[in-house]
Amino acid sequence: MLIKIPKGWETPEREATPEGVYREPACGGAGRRRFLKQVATASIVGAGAVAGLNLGMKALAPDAPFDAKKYAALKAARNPKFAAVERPVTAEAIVARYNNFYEFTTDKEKVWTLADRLTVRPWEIEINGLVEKPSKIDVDALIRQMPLEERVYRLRCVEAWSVVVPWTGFPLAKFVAWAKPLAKARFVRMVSFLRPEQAIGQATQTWYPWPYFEGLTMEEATNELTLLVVGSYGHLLPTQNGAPIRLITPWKYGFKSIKSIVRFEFLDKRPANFWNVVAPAEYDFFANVNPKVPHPRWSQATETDVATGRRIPTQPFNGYADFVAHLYK
Ligand SMILES: Nc1nc2c(c(=O)[nH]1)N[C@H]1C(S)=C(S)[C@@H](COP(=O)(O)O)O[C@H]1N2
Ligand SMILES: [Mo]
Repeated sequence: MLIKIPKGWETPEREATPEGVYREPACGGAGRRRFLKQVATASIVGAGAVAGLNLGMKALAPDAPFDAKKYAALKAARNPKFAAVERPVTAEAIVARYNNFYEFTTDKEKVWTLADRLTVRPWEIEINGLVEKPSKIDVDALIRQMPLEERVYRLRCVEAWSVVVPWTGFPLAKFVAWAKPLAKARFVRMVSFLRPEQAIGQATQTWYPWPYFEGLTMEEATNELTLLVVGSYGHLLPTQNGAPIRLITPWKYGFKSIKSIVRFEFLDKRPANFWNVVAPAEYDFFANVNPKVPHPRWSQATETDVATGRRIPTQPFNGYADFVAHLYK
């Protein structure tokens, strides 16, 4: 009864496909295979589930215990203003082993097995464009100057799956103030690393416009929700989650939350962003979570909680409308 769902790389003619194109959102690819393997024990299973209806997905179980001790502790007080109280925090064994990080692989459950090849320290960050003075700073020197806090945020991927994560970091607004952009700067562009020798997906998936890049308006960048993240679950970030420094914009689809940033550029014109360049009809610049606007190939009304496999309603702005809705009036 197993239906073979081909992975992107098994079918050469499908090579140039963007996030989720040939694999179903939420339960696609390897995740669905794991689900199918567990079919015998799952109660929700019927022909509909196998045919791909959104009947649920059995919770992912890690293959081996996740070893958080590998990462140096990074303690910061939790900010009580940011707690996703309606859902429990997702187990780190899931958040660290179900990832989108195309620089390594499109197989969400394999990213973690490849990501450690990336050297994340020392790590230099470049600041340029419309700033008083272009500069470079080591990530740890930057962290020492910034006020760290912990925030629990929902992360909602455009593929309609989500997790809840305690991130440690500092507001991007603090970084912007430190970087001193000129008054005419209206956007910030962020760029990831380019190291095909360490990131196998960059070496093999040459049709993507590496390195990964993203952008925000200055109003979005300095909104209080916008976080530069350097840790999770009380320790330094695992590489697969975007070490040593990544963005988190929790009201936007996950692809805006660029990982492993090496450069910030301040601009007066709106920059392009990776997924909009790859598939302009499917991914826009703003990418605000909106249950009413379906993706061209699937509904965005609900999402799969990766921890439980349950389908839950998607909230406008991923539940953060009070913080950001005014930006889009
Ligand atoms: N550099 C880079 N950043 C990235 C991605 C990527 O492929 N490369 N994927 C994005 C997508 S689509 C999502 S959903 C989130 C996933 O973050 P997580 O793996 O920590 O849950 O990272 C985003 N940031
Ligand atoms: Mo995503």
